[in-house]
Amino acid sequence: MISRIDLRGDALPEGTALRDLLPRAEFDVAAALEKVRPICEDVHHRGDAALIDFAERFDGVRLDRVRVPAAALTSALEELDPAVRAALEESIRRARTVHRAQRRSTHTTQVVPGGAVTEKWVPVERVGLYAPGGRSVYPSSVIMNVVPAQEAGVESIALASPAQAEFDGLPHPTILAACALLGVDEVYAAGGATAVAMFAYGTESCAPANMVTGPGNIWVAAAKRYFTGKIGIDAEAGPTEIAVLADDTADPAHVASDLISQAEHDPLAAAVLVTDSVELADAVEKELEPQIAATRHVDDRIVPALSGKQSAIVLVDGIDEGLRVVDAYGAEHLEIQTADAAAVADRVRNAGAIFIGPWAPVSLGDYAAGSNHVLPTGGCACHSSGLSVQSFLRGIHIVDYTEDALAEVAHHVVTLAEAEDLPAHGAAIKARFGWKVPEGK
Ligand code: HSO
Ligand code: ZN
Repeated sequence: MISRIDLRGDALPEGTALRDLLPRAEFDVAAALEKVRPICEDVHHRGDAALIDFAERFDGVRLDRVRVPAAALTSALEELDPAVRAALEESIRRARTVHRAQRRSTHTTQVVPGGAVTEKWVPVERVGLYAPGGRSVYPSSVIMNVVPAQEAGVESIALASPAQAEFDGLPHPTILAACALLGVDEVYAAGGATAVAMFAYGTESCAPANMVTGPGNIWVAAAKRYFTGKIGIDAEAGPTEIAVLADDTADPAHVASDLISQAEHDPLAAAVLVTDSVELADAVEKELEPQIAATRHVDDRIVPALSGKQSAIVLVDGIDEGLRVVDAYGAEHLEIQTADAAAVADRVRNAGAIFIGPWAPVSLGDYAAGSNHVLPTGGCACHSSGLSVQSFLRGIHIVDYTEDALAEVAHHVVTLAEAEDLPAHGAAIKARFGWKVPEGK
């Protein structure tokens, strides 16, 4: 079912050569970009009418408007299963606690007497959030996008999710209920690239946003790429990934269940076990079969995900080598199931989120740890972080100098301006001091 990559014996290669030995799904955003371009431009030119036509074509339902009426949000919440409501509320509570505590505060540095630079954190004004429909109706992802934006202080938050034919063209009711719980009342029935284009360009019913975040399929990723530079994005999310670094102290049943848990998302999802224990590898493989037999989404997602080239059991000589492998891989989610897991986790450089020991499975982080589950995929964990309050803030430097403080450094500014052949820069200083350069201290 799952292939093996044996990296024992020889020294591991360095850098990208090691990465090239590791499994990864193909996710060709560039190819998809060509297809989404005309769709985005149609939304640009025809606005709501294009959104309505695309909903008919892609979602099989003719809408009379794209904005979801407030009453639909209220009734979705009223009809929500009380147990689901309680779970969502707890998830919101924990996410809020964590994200609120992580907001950076304004900081002023007194560079010299009379000369200060302040970094002020200012929220993005308007954000469009995307929540997928179809196979991935995840109210938890609504929470993971909305909570950091709210905690950052974003004033205007709108959400889009595909129209569902079975719900009269409204987005899925649990998505609407999650919005109602979070106090998001501006919701649109728009899907995939069309939703991103709606937020990027604006339409008659939806004002343009400064930033679009949220998970989605390859079309959403391609649309985000199309608009990069025009609007801010979180990341081009690819299929989900779990890597588990484990030794012979790990429980094979837990490891197997965690690998399956993320394989359940998508036939392209990646599950990678990195271990120095052949016994553990064998035991995990043995566990997979009965556990898969006992769950759903087997043939359409789990089996193709685990047997695909993006998943593997990677055998290494020891935990040091295992750490090199997981760093080269840069997993979206990384579990450490080894002896002294916290110390091993502390040595990891690249991962979207790290889950320590036997009691912190990825599923906990997906729903209710308080951490964010919108995380970098496809190796982007090597340079990017997951969604956080910080994603929605800009740090603006505010420069405040007195005359004396400017005079003190003026000669250096003029010298550098001359050195760069930009005399007008220097003149902007001299103009303030009777066209002379004040002498520095
Ligand atoms: N594991 C997914 C998020 C998710 N899981 C939503 C369950 N629902 C990507 O981090
Ligand atoms: Zn998940």
